[in-house]
Amino acid sequence: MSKEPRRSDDADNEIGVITKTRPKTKRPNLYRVLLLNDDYTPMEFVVHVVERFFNKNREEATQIMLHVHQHGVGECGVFTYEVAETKVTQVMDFARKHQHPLQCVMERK
Ligand code: TYC
Repeated sequence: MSKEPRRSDDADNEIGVITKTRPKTKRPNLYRVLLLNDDYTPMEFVVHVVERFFNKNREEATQIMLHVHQHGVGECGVFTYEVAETKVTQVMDFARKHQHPLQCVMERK
């Protein structure tokens, strides 16, 4: 019998499995929330909606409203699916409550 100490396969500790992992942080899909132009909703109401639901100041909200008025559609913000859905519902409910035909939609970015 050998008197040598038994050498394991890893006597010099050279076997190692790289265990450092990269956490899978999948980015969520993002959605634009858009306002659509119409001929009846008052400009001031649209500005109020943009301030109230999209946290814009009066100047930013006015720019967005004018963009929608001139181009037919405009972006109020970009959100994850559930937040975008909530914004759309809040705006549509608020517009309906005030009997304005304002339309708000979301689209995948
Ligand atoms: N076009 C409307 C008007 O002239 C104003 C308006 C702007 C309506 C934006 C909707 O999303 C809208 N009173």
